[in-house]
Amino acid sequence: MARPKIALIGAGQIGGTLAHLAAIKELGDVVLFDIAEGTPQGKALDIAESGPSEGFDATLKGTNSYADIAGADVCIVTAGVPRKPGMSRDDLLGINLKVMKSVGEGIRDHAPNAFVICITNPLDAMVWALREFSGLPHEKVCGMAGVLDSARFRHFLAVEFGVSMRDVTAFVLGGHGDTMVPLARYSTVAGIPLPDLVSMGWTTQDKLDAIVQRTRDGGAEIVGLLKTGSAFYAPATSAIEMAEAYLKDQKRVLPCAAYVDGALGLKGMYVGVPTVIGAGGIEKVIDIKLTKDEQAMFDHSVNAVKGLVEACKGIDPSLA
Ligand code: A3D
Repeated sequence: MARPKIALIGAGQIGGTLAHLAAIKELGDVVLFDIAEGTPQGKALDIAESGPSEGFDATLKGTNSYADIAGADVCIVTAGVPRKPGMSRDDLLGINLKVMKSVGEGIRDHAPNAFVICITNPLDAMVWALREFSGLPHEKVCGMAGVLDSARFRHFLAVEFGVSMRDVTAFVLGGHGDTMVPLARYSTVAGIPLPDLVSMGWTTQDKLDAIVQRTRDGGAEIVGLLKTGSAFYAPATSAIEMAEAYLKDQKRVLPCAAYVDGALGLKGMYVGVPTVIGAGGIEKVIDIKLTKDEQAMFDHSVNAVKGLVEACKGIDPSLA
């Protein structure tokens, strides 16, 4: 059987890391697309030349033509601009919306059967716009944010508790922004919920609150350190986890920006929710019950996402 085809739209920091990871994990043959001439070609050749040492046979091709993504099984979209220090994700809206239009049309025309994972910020609004421009089925278009946000939460918790990151699970809901909702009640160490760990004296409520806030600010912390762009290693790893769940029909339970119509009291919008990802794409949105306080935080986050979607409609009347 032919190897799956993975198209990476955007060959910048995340795109290049995605290509490297996809090749090392032998998820499929990789096509790197970018509007910058030479960048996707150079990165593809550089990574291909690591094949003999790494021991992979996947092929890599760099291109500036959408025709080369034809028939892709998975498209991961990072095209656009990242944040600089002092910018919020929402400041990227106008410029990245235009990028989503050309990318959505490119996917519509050349890879309409792909499972599409958007990473471009502001994430929840951009994945909505990308779906609108591409016209693909809602279950085949999603956004990567929850896997990254919960990985950051898990990392900070594992360090705080001095336990393996593998044994820490975390639950993050809502939009990918300052309003994201890390849920302590559903986050555990080997099944023991965080509030119980506070009672057991493993940590204090104050320390836990600080970790939740650090998780919310996780992207900005890295932007502040790098100064020239935003995080790319962990974002790429997170999207690869989602692509692998689709390609291998793993039925992984992963948080991502999915189209929610009915669950959690929402009507037809993209926002971060727990999902099941398998060969059907987003096969299920898990309809969890929230406490009053959690619901209030989630509603606040949902309203922030709705505001960004309305702003998109104001910028591009074809979306209204
Ligand atoms: P960067 O290294 O600048 O790469 C973006 C690439 O997109 C560049 O190579 C551009 O040439 C290319 N590009 C621009 N316009 C187009 C176009 N119309 N068609 C095709 N390619 C184009 O950025 P990055 O890789 O660091 O980040 C990419 C995006 O991911 C940004 O919007 C970030 O804000 C976002 N991001 C999201 C997360 C999430 O968790 C959701 C995390 C980190 C970064």
